[in-house]
Amino acid sequence: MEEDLNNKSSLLLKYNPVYKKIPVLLHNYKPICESLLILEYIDETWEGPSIWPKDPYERATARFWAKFFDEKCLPAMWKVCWSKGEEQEKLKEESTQLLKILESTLSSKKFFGGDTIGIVDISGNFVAYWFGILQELAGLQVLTKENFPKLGEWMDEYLNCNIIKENLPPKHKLTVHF
Ligand SMILES: N[C@@H](CCC(=O)N[C@@H](CS)C(=O)NCC(=O)O)C(=O)O
Repeated sequence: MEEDLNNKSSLLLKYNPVYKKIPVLLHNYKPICESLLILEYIDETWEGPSIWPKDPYERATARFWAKFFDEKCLPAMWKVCWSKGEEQEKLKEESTQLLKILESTLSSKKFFGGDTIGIVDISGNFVAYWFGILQELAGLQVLTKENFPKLGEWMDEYLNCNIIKENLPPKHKLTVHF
């Protein structure tokens, strides 16, 4: 269900009274909040290829980078598109430093976890898709293929994956919304 964040539904307030944020997954009328926890729950509840590594060390590493996307990249890269002047310059620098870390972590791998899409790539969905649309609207060039060639290839691979492509909101819809 789509949610109007300027006029939150009673359903959202009922099922996520602590943060009052989307997304919320309702399964058998029980709520699961926080996107990373939702991904973990889906992975553990339904059978199929796992998006999480099996090895405990690799799993912990994947959690680390998923959190990095969620808690470091997303806030800075969201704010840089909505700020102005000096604040925007500072956020541009911060976002660039974060992207440099991602670029070197990705190294020569196709996806963050290796050859197939996993939890870290999905956590980077904002960077791979939404940010490009937002930075264009804001007239920014923070994440470009010239500056971040490996991230550029990763974005292409990720966005070309059928299951991802079919489930992303279309660009024109996001453009109108923002
Ligand atoms: N850490 C949360 C962040 C969720 C989040 O920030 N959701 C935004 C929309 S993308 C929201 O609901 N904003 C409404 C608000 O902050 O009041 C998660 O990953 O689920």
